Amino acid sequence: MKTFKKLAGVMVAAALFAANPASADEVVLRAVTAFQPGSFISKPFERFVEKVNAEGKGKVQIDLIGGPSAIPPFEVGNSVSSGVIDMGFVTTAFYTNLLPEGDALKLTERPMQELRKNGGWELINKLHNEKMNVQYLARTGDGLPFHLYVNKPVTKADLTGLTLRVTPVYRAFFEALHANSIQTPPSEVYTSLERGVVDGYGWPLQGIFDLGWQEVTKARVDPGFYQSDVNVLVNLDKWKSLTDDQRAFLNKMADWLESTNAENVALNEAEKKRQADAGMVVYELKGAEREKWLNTAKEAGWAQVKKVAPDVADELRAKLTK
Ligand code: 173
Repeated sequence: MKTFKKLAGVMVAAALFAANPASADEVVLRAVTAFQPGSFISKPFERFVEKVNAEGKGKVQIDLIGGPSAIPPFEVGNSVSSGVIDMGFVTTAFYTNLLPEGDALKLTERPMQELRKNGGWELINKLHNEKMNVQYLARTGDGLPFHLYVNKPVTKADLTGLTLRVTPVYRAFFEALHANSIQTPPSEVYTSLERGVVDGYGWPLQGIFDLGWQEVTKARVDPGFYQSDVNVLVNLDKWKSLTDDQRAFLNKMADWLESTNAENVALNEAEKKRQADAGMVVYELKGAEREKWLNTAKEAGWAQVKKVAPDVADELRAKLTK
């Protein structure tokens, strides 16, 4: 039986080889993730890479070169754009230098499955194609809100007197509520908190344990706001050089990746419990303060998009929101 299996295996392999003399056509895409490998934010992409490599033999393989130590997070967009790497997993907040309009992605109110039907994805992809020479393959982070984490009490929708670590995701919002802001990559959050350089920071609901931030974080402010966007980008010249079959395969894998966004509902709940178990406090804004918090987030966000991209801001808002 064992021998038979082995033999059958060899025959199948031979048949595959014969049927697919084009295995020389297998393309290997060199990829980098802008987030710590193994971390909550990076994990969906790592699962995607595994699945592509398992199902794409002879067609498409992804060589995940590394994370922030391979390429600084704010350089990943540039690197895909110029073709230094073929694929990047990165949030729009890290490439606003190339695509200021990307600021709109965190403001989506419809899931990607819907944006792929209503022209939203097409518009996003067109902007990525034209302005940064990349194909917008897929988005993770849908259903994962951002939060403010603080070491001082926040009881109102007012951040006067607080200095907060930001990226372009949070800056307009926190500043509209009178905070001071300092931009840093994720790698500098821990020491900024430890040294008291900042009183808090913005980050999604998931992932603060990955870099040990619970050790230097007292509280989370609720409610969360926006939707995370962490995107799979492919250099456009590389994308165009693929065969129809390879592109169709990657698009199918992209649909699968976006279907995993549904897992965020359960992951969010688990993360809240984990934070509570670690002794973190929740400052929950209610009633009018809650309304002001959410409304300021939304309007400051769209005002920023309008400022940097006056020509497409309205079209983006119409397609991406309800
Ligand atoms: O670094 C950040 O806080 C940030 O902008 C971000 C965006 C998406 C997911 C995780 C972090």
